[in-house]
Amino acid sequence: MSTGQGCTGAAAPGTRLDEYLEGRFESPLGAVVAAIAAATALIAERVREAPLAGLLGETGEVNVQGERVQRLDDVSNRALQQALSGVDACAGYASEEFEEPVLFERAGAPGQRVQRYLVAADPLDGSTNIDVNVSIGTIFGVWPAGSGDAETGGSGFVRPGREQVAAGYALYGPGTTLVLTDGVSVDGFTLATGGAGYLLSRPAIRCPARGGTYSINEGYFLRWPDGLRDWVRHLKAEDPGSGRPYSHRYVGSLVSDAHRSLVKGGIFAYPADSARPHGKLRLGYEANPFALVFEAAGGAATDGARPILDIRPSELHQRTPLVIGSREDIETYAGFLSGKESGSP
Ligand code: P6P
Repeated sequence: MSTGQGCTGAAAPGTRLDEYLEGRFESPLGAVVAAIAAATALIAERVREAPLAGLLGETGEVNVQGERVQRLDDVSNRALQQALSGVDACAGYASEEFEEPVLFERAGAPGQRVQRYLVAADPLDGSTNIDVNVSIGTIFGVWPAGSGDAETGGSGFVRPGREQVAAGYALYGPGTTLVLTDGVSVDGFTLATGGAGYLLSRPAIRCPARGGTYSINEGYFLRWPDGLRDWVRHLKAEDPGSGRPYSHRYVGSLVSDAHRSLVKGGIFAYPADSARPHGKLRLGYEANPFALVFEAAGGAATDGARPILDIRPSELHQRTPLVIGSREDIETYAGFLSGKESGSP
């Protein structure tokens, strides 16, 4: 996997994002990441002011997923598209909100080889939570664009997640957090007030080997296979020696539940079930970016059986079961799902 340039030394807390990017990514890729970060800062502002700016509610449209589009989904999607269209190094943008990717016209001298990049994003994940003031987020992955049209057209986006050269997410919560990875390490930033932009606040994030929380929508318990039900019963059993019972945490916003699992350890699962045989979350711009983040932080990301980053997609908006978190917790999960484990008394 070709990743960013890697860094010559860990940046100090308080480092400005633009300074950090110079040391982490070669300039064209750094310019793409900077544009994404700038768009998330604008989205954070729109999210904060939404109730007062008439930005709550629906646009009346239905997106390619068959979901009713929230006004803030549209605002966030346009903010990313606008920011990326202004960066020569970005060749195209795929979004949960668009059926097909948007390809940007880029001049280039004949024979001139310019490395450009493709960005796939869920511009505002969890937006149904915004009108009850629950944290939501933006998720993105960055792929190197190939030379031919085929590489920048739809097929350029439909590739294994291990080919991403950068990925991350913004979390619009009590503060605005930006988490970035080049596939090698993971760093967290906080959006400062007063115009200073993003400052490094949590360098070199590592996901603990095992946590104490599990995050899954237990409302679907009756739709689950027996192995999954046994896994949850296992976590609820009284066994202080193994840190059980685990606490249950479920925000219903992927970015919130994933970020907690990354920083504190534990596991988030949105599995396949009898109503959703392929799961709900999208491989291209939800699972893949988080998978790059979690693997770089020493965690794991699977569909319950295999690494998310190794899945060879067949179409841009395909769904996948997603299990992310602490490596040991995911091993336990996989054991129950495969039937190798049936639960201790
Ligand atoms: P459910 C939000 O709608 C979302 O796409 C993710 O952010 C979240 O993890 C999931 O769906 C929640 O889905 O079925 O539990 O409401």
